[in-house]
Amino acid sequence: MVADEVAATLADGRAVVALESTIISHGLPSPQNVETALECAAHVRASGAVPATVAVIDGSLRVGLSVDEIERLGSGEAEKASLRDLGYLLAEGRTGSTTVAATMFASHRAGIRVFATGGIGGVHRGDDHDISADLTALATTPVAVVCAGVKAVLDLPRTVEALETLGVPIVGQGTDVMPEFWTRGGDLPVSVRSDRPTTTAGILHAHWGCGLLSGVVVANPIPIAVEADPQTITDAIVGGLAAAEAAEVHGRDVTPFLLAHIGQTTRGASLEANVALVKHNAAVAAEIAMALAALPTLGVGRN
Ligand code: PSU
Ligand code: MN
Repeated sequence: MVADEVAATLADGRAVVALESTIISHGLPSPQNVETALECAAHVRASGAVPATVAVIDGSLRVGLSVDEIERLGSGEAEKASLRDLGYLLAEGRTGSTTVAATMFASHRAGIRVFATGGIGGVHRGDDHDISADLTALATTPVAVVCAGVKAVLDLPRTVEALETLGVPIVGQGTDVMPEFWTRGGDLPVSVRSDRPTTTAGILHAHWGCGLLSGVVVANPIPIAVEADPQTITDAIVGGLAAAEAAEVHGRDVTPFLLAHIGQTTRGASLEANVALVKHNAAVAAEIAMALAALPTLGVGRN
């Protein structure tokens, strides 16, 4: 179900930016989770676009949430909802917060082309069979995901290779290298650099305009002023991975466990960086969505 304001904006051909909700329920601690979600929505509006937070609320897949609903997701009742979980949550009337994969799916169904989040999932370190459904969705769903790269707890080189195999471009927004979430990145090249939101919108328009049905990663590095110290982050990731193994954490619980562990061991520095990068992504996504809305309407790619 698409919120009235979102539906009207899309019908008018104006810009909408989707926002994911796992970051609210599982990615950030309270109260920063709800504060950040509301500030992201405000940043999108400040750029002239309309925000649409996606989640499953009481068994309904919703695009565009009220403040009360965002607060519910932040209070801990929502389950993490990726593609495989949607049918069960809808059938059982449950409440779930959508991952990148599930948010892309709902965005596409609603006709939204641009979506902002913190970081995407990918191939986990060590266990290269633990591959996020975010990659499946990126391969099959024509939506652009504006993010600060791949969560740095993952295996970055393998994830970048997997995206290449799946035919998903990584557009570096003002960067030549893959951002590494809490830091601006090292030596993994992106597919192409774009220095302006209008350039990115042109690439998206041509990508879908020629008939491709895949998604696009818009890799937008964390602002320099809030970048975390690379060594502190590297140490925290190594410690977090060891702690996850010792605690026998597996599957969908790995990411929330690592993010919480890294937040604790860096005494909040990673949290501050995480909040800042998410808001920056929302603002840049809105500029890209505005530029895309100014281009001729795309008829292809809706399925
Ligand atoms: N990155 C973050 N915080 C998060 C996530 C990613 O900084 O909460 C979430 C996103 O919703 C992403 C999901 O889609 O983790 C990937 O989880 P998994 O690896 O289990 O597919
Ligand atoms: Mn996984």
